[in-house]
Amino acid sequence: MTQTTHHTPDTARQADPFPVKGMDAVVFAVGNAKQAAHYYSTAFGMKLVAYSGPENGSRETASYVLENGSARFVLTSVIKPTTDWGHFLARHVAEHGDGVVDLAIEVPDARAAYAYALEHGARSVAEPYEQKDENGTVVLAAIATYGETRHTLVERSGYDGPYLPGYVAAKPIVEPPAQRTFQAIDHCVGNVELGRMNEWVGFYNKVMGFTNMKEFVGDDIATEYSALMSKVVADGTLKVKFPINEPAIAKKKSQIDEYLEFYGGAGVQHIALNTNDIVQTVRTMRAAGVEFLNTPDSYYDTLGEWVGETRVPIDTLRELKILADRDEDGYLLQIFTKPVQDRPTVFFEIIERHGSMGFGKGNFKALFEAIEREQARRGNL
Ligand code: TYF
Ligand code: FE
Repeated sequence: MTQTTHHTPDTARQADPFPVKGMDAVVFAVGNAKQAAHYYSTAFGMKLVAYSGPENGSRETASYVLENGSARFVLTSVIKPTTDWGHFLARHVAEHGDGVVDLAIEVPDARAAYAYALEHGARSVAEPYEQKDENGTVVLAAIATYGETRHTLVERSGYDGPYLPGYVAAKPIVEPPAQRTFQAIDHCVGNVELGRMNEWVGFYNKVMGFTNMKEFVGDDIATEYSALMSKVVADGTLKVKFPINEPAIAKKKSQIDEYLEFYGGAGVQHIALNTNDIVQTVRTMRAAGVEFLNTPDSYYDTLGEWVGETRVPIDTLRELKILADRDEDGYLLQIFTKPVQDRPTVFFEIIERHGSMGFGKGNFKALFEAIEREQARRGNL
């Protein structure tokens, strides 16, 4: 294992071989982007800000850009039988169902980032290219990661349009909730095949200079109850955090195996979203019909004893089925949606951090049992 990062000193940041500004967007390939845009507007409280489609010159695809604070989702559908990029997207949806094709990362210099990545073993998906319109110029490049997922490297250098060249500003589908539901992407998790977690952790270590965070799920916990192993890589500033899961051989079929079977290979498992008020967010999203995993009452009977004081009373956590965890740096509150499409694949996490930079290790048992109850209901356990 490489160096463990928690809080990186400024000197290390200056020497960062692969500087990043943060997540630029999570790009989903979906069967019906028009309806998906409606769901993320009405159920997740996001705001449509930009559009690209046949009305403004995109002949093969329609794309909807939704934002909530700095969190940006792009929903793309193919709109006619086609070739090349459209063909790739159409095949992606046919094989994987609705899913994430691109975890786009904003970088200060896309050409430099791409060159560094390729020198360190990345496979190219798109060589650096410029796109420009009246709002300015962007530089884009893309490299492959696990499964058919890619990382587009986005250099915005002052670009002033609603998203990228080729997109026009769009009006919200509905007015977003009075109080913002979330404001940033906290982390993006990948599921990879059995035995390949360390390979992909090594990929991020080498290709992006990301270091391993101290939180991981090893063999010990895996065989006891979790049926998965997990490690987290992050950039030096912790703005981009990528946990990587692989299935573990356990008594039951791993939740990761279920994902790999239904997704048709490795891919993005969940996107975690930061909120400052998880109680309001969960109330708003539940009222809009978003389904969250259930947590048994017994979890809350003992929670206070080990998690201590939190901003939210235990009774409210119990009412809304929010989980809590504490480590030496502070605590966090989190909750997980059920999968958001018919396939048991992609889901979301809502997280409110108070000092803790962990991922809810103390909740893994309760969480994985909740996931397994859902797996059993689907007949996949
Ligand atoms: O991102 C994480 O590590 C936590 C925990 O299948 C987690 O959200 C890990 C694996 C998983 C679901 C949640
Ligand atoms: Fe997570």
